[in-house]
Amino acid sequence: MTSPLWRPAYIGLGSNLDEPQEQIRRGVNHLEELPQSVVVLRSGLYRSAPLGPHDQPDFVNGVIAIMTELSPQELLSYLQAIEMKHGRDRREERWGPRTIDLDLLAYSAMRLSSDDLTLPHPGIANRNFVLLPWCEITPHYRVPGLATIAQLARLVDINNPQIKRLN
Ligand code: A4P
Ligand code: MG
Repeated sequence: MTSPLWRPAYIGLGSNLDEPQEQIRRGVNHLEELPQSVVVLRSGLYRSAPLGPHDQPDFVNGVIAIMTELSPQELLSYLQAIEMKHGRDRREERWGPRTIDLDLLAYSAMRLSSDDLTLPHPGIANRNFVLLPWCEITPHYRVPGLATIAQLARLVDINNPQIKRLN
């Protein structure tokens, strides 16, 4: 029998509709039920002003780390299935309000660019609402092609968008 190959993957959660903190809590519960995967670390939550269209509520964001045997494509399909369970309408405006957004931020040391999946996620370096929570859990993880999370977090603008740690 071949031994299983477990790889780390990092998932960004974001919500700005229908009680965002509750949406994130439910989202994490769903991630804990992913097959062939274990949630190993979870960040605190941050509230931030919307990046992109401003006429929408503030977001709540967090990041979790999993170990998984799923391929990145399989993982993306599961993430999209969870978004649908949260009543997310995929015809929504790009960057518009959403009950939950699950982004596959990075997967091990992989770099990939296909029609439906880009790894690492292209928005990482200029998003304080991704880097601040991520830095709480794996500051030494090196984002393929970029730098460590701690280095990126030191460079990001921590006031744009406005952001505040919750609880
Ligand atoms: N896709 C490609 N690569 C990936 C990846 N690594 N992870 C494709 C997830 N999806 C990936 O995503 C559009 C398509 O991206 C998918 O079909 C998938 O095949 P989507 O979730 O349907 O659309 P979206 O989220 O509206 O667009 P996008 O470009 O993913 O936006 P982002 O980057 O998710 O940004 N402001 C604050 N403060 N906090 C936020 O969380 N989020 C957004 C959305 C805007 N402003 C925000 C926040
Ligand atoms: Mg998205």
